[in-house]
Amino acid sequence: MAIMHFEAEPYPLAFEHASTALLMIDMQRDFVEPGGFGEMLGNDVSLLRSTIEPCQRVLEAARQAGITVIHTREGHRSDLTDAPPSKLRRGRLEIGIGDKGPMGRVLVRGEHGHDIIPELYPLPSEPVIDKPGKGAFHETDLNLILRNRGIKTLIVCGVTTEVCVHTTVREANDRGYDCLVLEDCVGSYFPEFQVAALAMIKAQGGIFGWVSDSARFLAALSES
Ligand code: TIU
Repeated sequence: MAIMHFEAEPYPLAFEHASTALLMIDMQRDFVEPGGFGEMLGNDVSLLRSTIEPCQRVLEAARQAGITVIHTREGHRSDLTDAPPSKLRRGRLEIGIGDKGPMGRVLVRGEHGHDIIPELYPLPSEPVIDKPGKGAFHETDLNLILRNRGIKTLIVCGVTTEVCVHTTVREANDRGYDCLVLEDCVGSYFPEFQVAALAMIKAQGGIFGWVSDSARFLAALSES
């Protein structure tokens, strides 16, 4: 059984390939690509795009090692019946969820902007969780899939650090999973939120989990 020894903060940990999953959160065009919904809201997507290369390296290494890979996408049914009215109202946006945006209807399943960027596109064998909320466990079958696979540890990548990554890590922590967030593989539109969100995860002895980076993940994999 392959064991990985992983350098991380607040302290190193060891875990098995078989009970580990890589979770790629919401690497969707509308959040990450120039010309998408995120940029239309005035955000600097380059802060998110810096995660793509390290995410590619981590994704490739996880695939090679036979580690379970799961992707998520935030979005809604085309009739928006799964979108809480509060979410639709939020922001008082001129163009918001369900409206025609630069890459199709914003955060609607099946639209161009809703899908995952080509650099990190899921293989047919990799589950894609379509989630209506920020957290990947909320009203999805993620927990069922993880339990069926015997997963105990989550390596977490994706966007944005303080929104969907944080919500998911908190949900996972309360469900008994160990979460390890790779700091160069998660991105925020706000540099100060990136720093604070990562600090929150590893404070107080790792209150929500661990923080490491892609280089240390790749090193742990190559030594296992
Ligand atoms: N995936 C995710 O984080 N969804 C968001 O809406 N993030 C923002 O930062 N807006």
